[in-house]
Amino acid sequence: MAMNGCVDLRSDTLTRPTPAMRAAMAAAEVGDDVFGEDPTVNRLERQAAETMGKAAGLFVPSGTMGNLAAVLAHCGRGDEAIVGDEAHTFYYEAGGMAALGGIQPRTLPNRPDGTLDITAVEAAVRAPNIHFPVTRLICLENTHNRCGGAVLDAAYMRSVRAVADAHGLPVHLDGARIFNAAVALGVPAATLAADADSVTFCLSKGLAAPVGSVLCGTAAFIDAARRARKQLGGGMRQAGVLAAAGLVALDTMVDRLADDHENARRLTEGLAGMRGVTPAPDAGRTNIVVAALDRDDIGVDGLVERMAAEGVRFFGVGGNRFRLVTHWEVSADDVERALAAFRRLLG
Ligand code: TLP
Repeated sequence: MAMNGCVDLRSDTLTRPTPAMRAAMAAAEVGDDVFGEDPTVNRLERQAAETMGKAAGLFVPSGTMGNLAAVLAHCGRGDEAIVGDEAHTFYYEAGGMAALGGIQPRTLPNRPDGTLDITAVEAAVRAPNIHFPVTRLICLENTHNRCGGAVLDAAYMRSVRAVADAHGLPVHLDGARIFNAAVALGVPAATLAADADSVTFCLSKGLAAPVGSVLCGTAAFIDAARRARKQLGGGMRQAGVLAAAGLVALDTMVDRLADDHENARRLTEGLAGMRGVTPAPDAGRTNIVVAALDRDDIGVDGLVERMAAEGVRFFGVGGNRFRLVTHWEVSADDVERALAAFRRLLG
């Protein structure tokens, strides 16, 4: 199902609400959510928390706000949060934790599989010293966007938990695409969130809801995050019209993510056979393909432009790398069409 005649691989955020979502939105029972009186929001928050194995949930307008509200609830001004140098929270959230929270990100290199080296995490935790910021949080991301949709498994999460426990630190998981990770590994999302104190997941990416993410954690943490959301201007009123689509997303759009992964795998395999194209190690494991382009005759900008003229859209993600994202509005035929266009240009 090409979007506007294009095969649009720019992002899974482009997915439009399904007819079932539109119907649920029209029929949603609503109230003022700042007063806690929107029954549909309350239902979504309960169901999301249950799905993540947490006590409470908070509906937020975006993944960015979910992560920021989490960081604000965990940390104070002058504190430090350990975060990957390729993490969305560090790379793509407009410096929110520093700008709005006075929180200093302490970056560690993300390995190609999306993980942080455990020894490096341990070494980055500050000793008590009047000169130092106080280490207050460890942030992880699953799946890892800039690492080509790489998946963090439960064993890795446990190893981070052990370091966190040794230093009394909470762990926040940016699980914008945690359901992609869960489907790829064949485990419940709650298993991947079990060793995180808080988790944000997005309804508006592969799950195709129009708007929204949910932040989950303990009841006390969610109380603090709810206050942070209000400070950030994210207290919404009759948000049940949005939450209704989110409930349909959770109920109907998770299992089919396997189709997106299969399409991404086929894109990766096809690209791997083209001269000068090297997919990232975990490309196509879920719904994201990141690949490097090394040729004299064409660079990433030229490729993006010429592919757009062929009706296939995607983005460069810095240097010689580009990204393709599959989603429910990209069919197996669209993947063939995209590969045929890549072959015409790259041979
Ligand atoms: N990612 C978007 C862009 O911002 C890059 C995309 O097209 O992939 N965490 C992760 C891992 C994300 O990939 C994103 C969005 C977010 C958080 C933020 O979600 P939103 O866009 O709802 O603020």
